[in-house]
Amino acid sequence: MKASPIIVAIDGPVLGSCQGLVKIMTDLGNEVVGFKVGIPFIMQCGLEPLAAARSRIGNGLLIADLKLADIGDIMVRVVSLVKDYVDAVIAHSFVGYKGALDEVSEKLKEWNIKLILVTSMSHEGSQELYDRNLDPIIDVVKKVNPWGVVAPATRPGIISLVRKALGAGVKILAPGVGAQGARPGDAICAGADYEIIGRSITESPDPKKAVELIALEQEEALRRCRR
Ligand code: BMP
Repeated sequence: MKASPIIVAIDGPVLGSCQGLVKIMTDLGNEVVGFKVGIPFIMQCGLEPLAAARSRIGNGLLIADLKLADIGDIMVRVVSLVKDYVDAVIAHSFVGYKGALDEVSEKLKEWNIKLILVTSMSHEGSQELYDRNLDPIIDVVKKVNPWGVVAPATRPGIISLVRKALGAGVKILAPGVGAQGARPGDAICAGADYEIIGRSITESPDPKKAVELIALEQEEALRRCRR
């Protein structure tokens, strides 16, 4: 069975425990493309549950959403703490190339870890800075040449612009589906590869069922937009 183009955001303990989140990842390992573990999960649960998740999700993509935004040297130190457990990390792009993303990108290549850069965010305030500066942000992204970028499912127009500017070679990951209002599939119709979805799945009484329903909605949306 082909995994649905969903990356599940694992942000903080539900079901009362870190083990509950590891169980969600274990149960959904074959259903979705991967998981994005956030700072709340890493800080509250530590590295052991992360290692457990790594060993239980098979080939699923495991992303550490560290939202790095620092000088290169420090970003490298932060990633070094999780590098043995994850396939990819997320950094902000507004910190720029020289002395920041150039250094972290170089080190990640050495460690065989994918870099994902934020081009814009799903909340309203992202329009105040990120969206107003999309052109220079895209210039930075082009210099870094990351594996993937984040663009908002809540504003599919931005996804289309990012896809047009960066071409087909980069993965676009789109958060904002469900709890933040975007509908499943719309971001993919606009050019995203994967939809990042957290609470609609992790806070559902039946996360597997929630994934199934979201996957159906994605397929329906794709049929509509590709018609
Ligand atoms: P939810 O589906 O529960 O709203 O979760 C969205 C996830 O995507 C969270 O982990 C959040 O940190 C992340 N995210 C986001 O919501 N907007 C962005 O622009 C970038 C993100 O990484």
